[in-house]
Amino acid sequence: MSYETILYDAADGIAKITLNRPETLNAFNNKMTEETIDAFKQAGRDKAVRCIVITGSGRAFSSGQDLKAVQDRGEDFSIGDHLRSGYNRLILQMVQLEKPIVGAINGVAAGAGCGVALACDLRIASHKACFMQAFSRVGLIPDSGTTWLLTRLIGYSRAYQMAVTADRIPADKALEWGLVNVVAPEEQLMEIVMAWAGPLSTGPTLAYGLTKRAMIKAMNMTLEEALAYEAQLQEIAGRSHDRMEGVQAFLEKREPQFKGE
Ligand code: LHQ
Repeated sequence: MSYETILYDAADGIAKITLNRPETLNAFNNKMTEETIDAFKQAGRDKAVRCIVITGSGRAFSSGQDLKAVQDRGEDFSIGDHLRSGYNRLILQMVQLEKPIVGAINGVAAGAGCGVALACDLRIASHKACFMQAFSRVGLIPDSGTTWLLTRLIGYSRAYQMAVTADRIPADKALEWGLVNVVAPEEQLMEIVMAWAGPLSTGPTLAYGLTKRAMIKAMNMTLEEALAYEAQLQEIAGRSHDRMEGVQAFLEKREPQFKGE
């Protein structure tokens, strides 16, 4: 699959999406938003893909909205429509995709770029990475799902602090705050990301996907509702090939051969 603003590569069960506008620190123009949505769709549909990695080329993950492209749109430009037709679809696409998404956060993740990083299921950050809710610097409120994702990840007080100060939160503090899972030396980032993605791509993909669905839904449920939903989804997982294989492998004292089904 060939794109103009991103790179897409799928091999050995892992699809890798690289945001590829390094001259703008991988800022999102409309083309890049559309292509990224398309790449996630493609990875979702491809049965051979069981884990997705997203990263940025050059020294940044993404600087968020391409501010030059916005400026060029003139005064009648509706930001609400721009969000509805672009970032909102991208963030939902990622959160609803029932395969694990690993963010290889190689540098700054700002504004909507921070939103895309937060919509990953796991984040592995280079020690040079940082997270920045840049929106207030251009007189905006946090968007791209960050009011929802960031408050749930690190709590209201720190999320509000990030929004109003627009400070860069460096990787070590991001780890302490629970914004990232691991911090890696810059030169080992992709090696460490692949060491995570490899086992995820041979794991019980159906169960991983249902886990994502259950946990995200549970964020807005009572305990009673979450218990009922767990039972409903466990019924599906319980009838899967990988559940039978997992139990069989345990009894036979061997490694399971999961198919993702
Ligand atoms: C850029 C950008 C950029 C274009 C760096 N665009 N070129 C939604 C709907 C509609 C409207 C608005 O927004 C949104 C959502 C959002 O995402 S709002 C937030 C938008 N993003 C920002 O406000 C971040 C802007 N960028 C920065 O503050 C800095 O560039 C950061 C802190 C990311 C990195 O700083 P430095 O490492 O010092 O790099 P730099 O500023 O020198 O940038 C390098 C180049 O990248 C430079 O171009 P040049 O030709 O001078 O080398 C920048 O103009 C370009 N660039 N961000 N978002």
